[in-house]
Amino acid sequence: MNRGHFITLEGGEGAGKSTLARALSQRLREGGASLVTTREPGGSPKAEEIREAILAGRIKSFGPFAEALMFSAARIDHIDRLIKPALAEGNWVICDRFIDSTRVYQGVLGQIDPGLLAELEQATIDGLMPELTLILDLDPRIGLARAAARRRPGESVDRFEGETLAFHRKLREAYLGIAKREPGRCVVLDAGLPPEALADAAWSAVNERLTRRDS
Ligand code: T5A
Repeated sequence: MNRGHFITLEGGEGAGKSTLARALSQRLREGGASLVTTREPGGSPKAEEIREAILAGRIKSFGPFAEALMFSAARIDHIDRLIKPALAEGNWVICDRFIDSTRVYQGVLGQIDPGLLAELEQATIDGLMPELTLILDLDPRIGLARAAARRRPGESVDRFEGETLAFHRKLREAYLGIAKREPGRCVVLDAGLPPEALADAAWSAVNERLTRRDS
Protein backbone atom coordinates (compact mmCIF):
# COMPACT_ATOMS: atom_id res chain seq x y z
CA MET A 1 0.00 0.00 0.00
CA ASN A 2 3.07 2.25 -0.16
CA ARG A 3 2.43 3.70 -3.56
CA GLY A 4 -0.70 4.37 -5.55
CA HIS A 5 -2.01 2.55 -8.59
CA PHE A 6 -4.42 3.48 -11.35
CA ILE A 7 -7.40 1.10 -11.61
CA THR A 8 -10.31 1.46 -14.01
CA LEU A 9 -13.70 -0.26 -13.88
CA GLU A 10 -15.51 -1.00 -17.12
CA GLY A 11 -18.63 -2.76 -18.35
CA GLY A 12 -22.11 -2.19 -19.72
CA GLU A 13 -25.00 -0.26 -18.19
CA GLY A 14 -25.91 -1.26 -14.64
CA ALA A 15 -23.08 -3.79 -14.40
CA GLY A 16 -22.29 -2.63 -10.86
CA LYS A 17 -19.20 -0.48 -11.38
CA SER A 18 -20.15 2.26 -8.91
CA THR A 19 -21.12 -0.32 -6.29
CA LEU A 20 -17.83 -2.14 -6.77
CA ALA A 21 -15.85 1.13 -6.68
CA ARG A 22 -17.27 1.83 -3.21
CA ALA A 23 -16.51 -1.70 -1.95
CA LEU A 24 -12.95 -1.67 -3.32
CA SER A 25 -12.29 1.78 -1.86
CA GLN A 26 -13.42 0.61 1.56
CA ARG A 27 -11.10 -2.42 1.47
CA LEU A 28 -8.15 -0.36 0.28
CA ARG A 29 -8.74 2.28 2.96
CA GLU A 30 -8.96 -0.43 5.62
CA GLY A 31 -5.58 -1.64 4.34
CA GLY A 32 -4.14 1.84 4.90
CA ALA A 33 -4.16 3.14 1.32
CA SER A 34 -4.99 6.73 0.50
CA LEU A 35 -7.16 6.90 -2.56
CA VAL A 36 -9.37 8.89 -4.84
CA THR A 37 -12.48 7.50 -6.53
CA THR A 38 -13.70 9.21 -9.63
CA ARG A 39 -15.74 8.64 -12.78
CA GLU A 40 -15.99 9.34 -16.48
CA PRO A 41 -17.36 11.23 -18.14
CA GLY A 42 -16.75 13.70 -15.35
CA GLY A 43 -14.45 13.83 -12.36
CA SER A 44 -13.49 17.52 -12.70
CA PRO A 45 -15.80 20.55 -12.89
CA LYS A 46 -15.32 21.10 -16.63
CA ALA A 47 -15.61 17.40 -17.40
CA GLU A 48 -18.84 17.23 -15.38
CA GLU A 49 -20.25 20.02 -17.57
CA ILE A 50 -19.38 18.02 -20.66
CA ARG A 51 -20.94 14.91 -19.07
CA GLU A 52 -24.20 16.71 -18.62
CA ALA A 53 -24.30 17.80 -22.27
CA ILE A 54 -23.43 14.34 -23.65
CA LEU A 55 -25.76 12.30 -21.44
CA ALA A 56 -28.65 14.69 -22.09
CA GLY A 57 -28.15 13.81 -25.79
CA ARG A 58 -27.12 17.31 -26.87
CA ILE A 59 -24.08 16.08 -28.85
CA LYS A 60 -25.82 13.09 -30.45
CA SER A 61 -26.90 14.97 -33.59
CA PHE A 62 -23.25 15.88 -34.34
CA GLY A 63 -22.46 12.16 -34.76
CA PRO A 64 -20.40 9.51 -32.96
CA PHE A 65 -17.00 11.00 -33.75
CA ALA A 66 -18.05 14.35 -32.27
CA GLU A 67 -19.18 12.45 -29.16
CA ALA A 68 -15.79 10.70 -29.04
CA LEU A 69 -14.11 14.13 -29.21
CA MET A 70 -16.27 15.42 -26.35
CA PHE A 71 -15.52 12.39 -24.16
CA SER A 72 -11.84 12.96 -24.95
CA ALA A 73 -11.99 16.67 -24.09
CA ALA A 74 -13.55 15.75 -20.75
CA ARG A 75 -10.88 13.09 -20.20
CA ILE A 76 -8.00 15.51 -20.86
CA ASP A 77 -9.30 17.89 -18.18
CA HIS A 78 -9.98 15.01 -15.76
CA ILE A 79 -6.46 13.62 -16.21
CA ASP A 80 -4.80 17.02 -15.81
CA ARG A 81 -6.88 18.27 -12.89
CA LEU A 82 -7.45 15.12 -10.89
CA ILE A 83 -5.91 11.82 -11.96
CA LYS A 84 -2.28 12.86 -12.53
CA PRO A 85 -2.05 15.03 -9.39
CA ALA A 86 -3.62 12.27 -7.27
CA LEU A 87 -1.19 9.64 -8.56
CA ALA A 88 1.75 12.04 -8.13
CA GLU A 89 0.83 12.36 -4.45
CA GLY A 90 0.94 8.57 -4.07
CA ASN A 91 -2.82 7.95 -4.04
CA TRP A 92 -4.58 5.02 -5.58
CA VAL A 93 -7.07 6.18 -8.21
CA ILE A 94 -10.19 4.11 -8.93
CA CYS A 95 -11.96 5.43 -12.01
CA ASP A 96 -15.46 4.32 -13.04
CA ARG A 97 -15.02 4.10 -16.85
CA PHE A 98 -12.05 5.37 -18.89
CA ILE A 99 -10.55 4.74 -22.34
CA ASP A 100 -12.22 1.37 -22.93
CA SER A 101 -15.65 3.02 -22.74
CA THR A 102 -14.71 5.24 -25.70
CA ARG A 103 -13.20 2.34 -27.61
CA VAL A 104 -16.31 0.25 -27.05
CA TYR A 105 -19.26 2.67 -27.04
CA GLN A 106 -18.11 5.11 -29.72
CA GLY A 107 -16.38 2.32 -31.68
CA VAL A 108 -19.47 0.11 -31.76
CA LEU A 109 -21.97 2.93 -32.14
CA GLY A 110 -20.32 4.88 -34.87
CA GLN A 111 -18.18 2.30 -36.58
CA ILE A 112 -15.42 4.88 -36.32
CA ASP A 113 -12.14 3.77 -37.88
CA PRO A 114 -10.28 1.98 -35.04
CA GLY A 115 -6.99 3.60 -36.16
CA LEU A 116 -8.49 7.05 -35.79
CA LEU A 117 -9.91 6.22 -32.36
CA ALA A 118 -6.51 4.84 -31.30
CA GLU A 119 -4.78 8.06 -32.38
CA LEU A 120 -7.33 10.12 -30.49
CA GLU A 121 -6.79 7.95 -27.42
CA GLN A 122 -3.02 8.40 -27.54
CA ALA A 123 -3.32 12.17 -27.91
CA THR A 124 -5.81 12.25 -25.03
CA ILE A 125 -4.09 10.12 -22.41
CA ASP A 126 -0.50 10.91 -23.39
CA GLY A 127 0.77 7.59 -22.02
CA LEU A 128 -1.37 7.38 -18.89
CA MET A 129 -2.66 3.81 -19.19
CA PRO A 130 -4.52 2.13 -16.33
CA GLU A 131 -2.39 -0.50 -14.60
CA LEU A 132 -5.41 -2.72 -14.01
CA THR A 133 -8.82 -2.70 -15.69
CA LEU A 134 -11.62 -4.74 -14.16
CA ILE A 135 -14.23 -5.56 -16.80
CA LEU A 136 -17.60 -6.35 -15.27
CA ASP A 137 -19.20 -8.85 -17.61
CA LEU A 138 -22.99 -9.16 -17.52
CA ASP A 139 -25.90 -10.12 -19.76
CA PRO A 140 -27.08 -6.65 -20.90
CA ARG A 141 -30.71 -7.58 -20.23
CA ILE A 142 -29.83 -7.88 -16.53
CA GLY A 143 -27.76 -4.69 -16.51
CA LEU A 144 -30.45 -2.64 -18.25
CA ALA A 145 -33.09 -4.03 -15.86
CA ARG A 146 -30.92 -3.00 -12.89
CA ALA A 147 -30.49 0.49 -14.35
CA ALA A 148 -34.26 0.74 -14.98
CA ALA A 149 -35.12 -0.44 -11.45
CA ARG A 150 -32.87 2.25 -10.01
CA ARG A 151 -34.40 5.07 -12.07
CA ARG A 152 -36.55 7.55 -10.14
CA PRO A 153 -40.18 8.14 -11.21
CA GLY A 154 -40.25 10.57 -14.13
CA GLU A 155 -36.51 10.21 -14.84
CA SER A 156 -35.82 9.40 -18.49
CA VAL A 157 -33.23 7.00 -19.90
CA ASP A 158 -29.91 8.62 -20.71
CA ARG A 159 -28.23 8.87 -24.11
CA PHE A 160 -26.78 5.34 -24.20
CA GLU A 161 -29.26 3.38 -22.08
CA GLY A 162 -31.78 4.23 -24.78
CA GLU A 163 -29.88 2.31 -27.49
CA THR A 164 -31.10 -1.12 -28.69
CA LEU A 165 -30.42 -4.44 -26.94
CA ALA A 166 -28.39 -5.47 -30.00
CA PHE A 167 -26.11 -2.47 -29.38
CA HIS A 168 -25.64 -3.46 -25.73
CA ARG A 169 -24.85 -7.05 -26.76
CA LYS A 170 -22.17 -5.72 -29.12
CA LEU A 171 -20.70 -3.65 -26.29
CA ARG A 172 -20.36 -6.79 -24.18
CA GLU A 173 -18.55 -8.60 -27.01
CA ALA A 174 -16.28 -5.60 -27.59
CA TYR A 175 -15.27 -5.51 -23.92
CA LEU A 176 -14.47 -9.23 -23.98
CA GLY A 177 -12.42 -8.63 -27.13
CA ILE A 178 -10.31 -5.98 -25.36
CA ALA A 179 -9.76 -8.33 -22.40
CA LYS A 180 -8.56 -11.04 -24.77
CA ARG A 181 -6.17 -8.69 -26.55
CA GLU A 182 -4.81 -7.11 -23.37
CA PRO A 183 -4.66 -9.84 -20.71
CA GLY A 184 -1.81 -8.10 -18.88
CA ARG A 185 -4.04 -5.12 -18.08
CA CYS A 186 -7.57 -6.54 -18.02
CA VAL A 187 -9.34 -8.98 -15.74
CA VAL A 188 -12.91 -10.07 -16.55
CA LEU A 189 -15.21 -10.48 -13.54
CA ASP A 190 -18.63 -12.14 -13.43
CA ALA A 191 -20.91 -9.20 -12.62
CA GLY A 192 -23.82 -11.58 -12.07
CA LEU A 193 -22.30 -12.42 -8.69
CA PRO A 194 -23.82 -10.82 -5.59
CA PRO A 195 -22.03 -7.55 -4.66
CA GLU A 196 -19.94 -9.05 -1.83
CA ALA A 197 -18.74 -11.99 -3.96
CA LEU A 198 -17.93 -9.62 -6.82
CA ALA A 199 -15.94 -7.43 -4.43
CA ASP A 200 -14.02 -10.54 -3.25
CA ALA A 201 -13.14 -11.43 -6.85
CA ALA A 202 -12.03 -7.85 -7.56
CA TRP A 203 -10.00 -7.74 -4.37
CA SER A 204 -8.18 -10.96 -5.37
CA ALA A 205 -7.35 -9.42 -8.76
CA VAL A 206 -6.01 -6.25 -7.12
CA ASN A 207 -3.82 -8.24 -4.77
CA GLU A 208 -2.57 -10.60 -7.43
CA ARG A 209 -1.86 -7.94 -10.06
CA LEU A 210 -0.79 -4.93 -7.98
CA THR A 211 -0.27 -5.29 -4.24
CA ARG A 212 1.88 -8.44 -4.32
CA ARG A 213 3.99 -6.94 -7.09
CA ASP A 214 4.90 -4.08 -4.73
CA SER A 215 5.99 -6.26 -1.82
N1 T5A B 1 -19.69 6.55 -22.14
C1 T5A B 1 -18.80 6.85 -21.15
C2 T5A B 1 -19.30 6.51 -23.48
O1 T5A B 1 -20.13 6.28 -24.37
N2 T5A B 1 -17.98 6.78 -23.78
C3 T5A B 1 -17.06 7.09 -22.82
O2 T5A B 1 -15.87 7.34 -23.15
C4 T5A B 1 -17.48 7.14 -21.45
C5 T5A B 1 -16.50 7.45 -20.37
C6 T5A B 1 -22.06 7.11 -18.60
C7 T5A B 1 -22.46 6.78 -20.00
O3 T5A B 1 -21.54 7.30 -20.91
C8 T5A B 1 -21.10 6.29 -21.79
C9 T5A B 1 -21.34 5.00 -21.07
C10 T5A B 1 -22.55 5.28 -20.25
O4 T5A B 1 -23.70 5.00 -21.01
P1 T5A B 1 -23.29 6.67 -16.34
O5 T5A B 1 -24.54 7.24 -15.77
O6 T5A B 1 -22.01 6.99 -15.65
O7 T5A B 1 -23.20 7.08 -17.85
O8 T5A B 1 -23.57 5.14 -16.55
P2 T5A B 1 -22.83 3.86 -16.08
O9 T5A B 1 -21.37 4.05 -16.01
O10 T5A B 1 -23.33 2.74 -16.95
O11 T5A B 1 -23.31 3.72 -14.61
P3 T5A B 1 -24.53 3.02 -14.01
O12 T5A B 1 -24.77 3.79 -12.77
O13 T5A B 1 -25.66 2.87 -14.97
O14 T5A B 1 -24.06 1.56 -13.72
P4 T5A B 1 -23.00 0.93 -12.71
O15 T5A B 1 -22.20 1.95 -12.01
O16 T5A B 1 -22.30 -0.09 -13.49
O17 T5A B 1 -23.97 0.20 -11.67
P5 T5A B 1 -24.32 0.52 -10.15
O18 T5A B 1 -23.23 0.09 -9.27
O19 T5A B 1 -24.80 1.93 -10.07
O20 T5A B 1 -25.52 -0.49 -9.95
C11 T5A B 1 -26.72 -0.38 -10.68
C12 T5A B 1 -27.84 -1.05 -9.84
O21 T5A B 1 -27.59 -2.44 -9.69
C13 T5A B 1 -27.40 -2.80 -8.32
C14 T5A B 1 -27.18 -1.49 -7.56
O22 T5A B 1 -27.64 -1.57 -6.26
C15 T5A B 1 -27.95 -0.47 -8.41
O23 T5A B 1 -29.31 -0.46 -8.05
N3 T5A B 1 -26.22 -3.68 -8.25
C16 T5A B 1 -26.28 -5.01 -8.16
N4 T5A B 1 -27.31 -5.89 -8.10
C17 T5A B 1 -26.99 -7.21 -8.05
N5 T5A B 1 -25.72 -7.70 -8.02
C18 T5A B 1 -24.65 -6.85 -8.07
N6 T5A B 1 -23.40 -7.33 -8.07
C19 T5A B 1 -24.92 -5.46 -8.15
N7 T5A B 1 -24.11 -4.37 -8.23
C20 T5A B 1 -24.93 -3.30 -8.29
